[in-house]
Amino acid sequence: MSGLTAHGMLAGLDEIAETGRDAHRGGYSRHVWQAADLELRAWFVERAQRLGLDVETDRNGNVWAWWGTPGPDAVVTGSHLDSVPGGGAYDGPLGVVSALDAIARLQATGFTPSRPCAILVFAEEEGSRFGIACLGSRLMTGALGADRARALVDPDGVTLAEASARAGLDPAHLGTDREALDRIGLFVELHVEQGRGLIDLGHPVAVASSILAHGRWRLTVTGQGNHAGATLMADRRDPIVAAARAVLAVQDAASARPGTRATVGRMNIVPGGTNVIASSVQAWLDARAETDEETRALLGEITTRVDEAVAENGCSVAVVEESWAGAVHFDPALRDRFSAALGGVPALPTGAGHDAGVLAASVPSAMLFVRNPTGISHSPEEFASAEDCVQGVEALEKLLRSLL
Ligand code: HGY
Ligand code: MN
Ligand code: MN
Repeated sequence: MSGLTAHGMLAGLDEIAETGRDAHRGGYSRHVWQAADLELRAWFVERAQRLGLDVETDRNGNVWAWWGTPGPDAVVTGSHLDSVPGGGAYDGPLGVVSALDAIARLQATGFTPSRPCAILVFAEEEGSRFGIACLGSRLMTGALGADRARALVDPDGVTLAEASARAGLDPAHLGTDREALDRIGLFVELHVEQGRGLIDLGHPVAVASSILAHGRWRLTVTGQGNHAGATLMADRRDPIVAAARAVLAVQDAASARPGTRATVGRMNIVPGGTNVIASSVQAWLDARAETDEETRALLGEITTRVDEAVAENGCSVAVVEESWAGAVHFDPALRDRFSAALGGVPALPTGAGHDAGVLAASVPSAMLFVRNPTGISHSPEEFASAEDCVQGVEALEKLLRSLL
């Protein structure tokens, strides 16, 4: 990471390089309104104020840093600072640091914007604490209802209402923020690419064309808890065995449908004793495809196969949808305009969800991707070279200059 400091402008990533490090998982675990996230929010506010930006936190916990008077038709850029458990250094923070550095570069040339401009840092983009991705942008746009949000519970049993109150918000004010949305003339998010598109194309920067439809479902497999030594194999209703077969069914269903993706990346086993046959298993399914219909069809096949697998082990399963986001196609005119402004950079689809995708339903929205030589994300191996990061900042600066 130290290479970034050499470029000065991206020193921001160095400054937060120790915040939220996860010694157990590797990488970073930075989850909304917990210590690391609060530290990053404070870091962002200080960095923004150093640029003379006016900072405010909106009713949903998203942080706005205004260059000029907040007002209609603002050009807004930004991303998120929270991470998945054991996530990489760039997913989210690169967009925030690049926004800060692009504005610093504009200011350094004496540029004064002709319209309002803001950096926006969204709350809980990863959904790692409360289970719903893009929580802050979904609350803002009304894609997630405030009552449902308030009742969300984190793994420690803390409700979002309690957590937001502890962070200084009024939970009663969570919800659609028409005033905030009406201030946005256009939103553009810079993000590290999560995939190999730019590697294969040999370009450092791309614009986004689309985002897969994606949903999250909680599977609860229930069996019979019992003694590992006293229970004959034929007498067991073991939910871990049933869940294991369900995971294989997920793998088979998606592998048989080109372009779809389905993952079980998180499981909870109750009670979790070495000499105990479990009584229940929770497993979270993340399923995605190019269209809403394909994703729903994939889910249908998965649930059919899972029902069979679980029944064969004498267990039962309940499937509950926790999060859903339809496919996003970014405004083609804006996409092509940005691509042309940057010298004809490619337009790439992405399998990763983003706040820009949520906002696209309400305001003109676009994304820039910066090459990730590993192609890996949601892992400590996620990476972007200093040179490509600088290309990203220069591209964002160019777009902001033309828009402002
Ligand atoms: O899960 C996603 O696609 C995003 O990183 N939240
Ligand atoms: Mn992510
Ligand atoms: Mn992200």
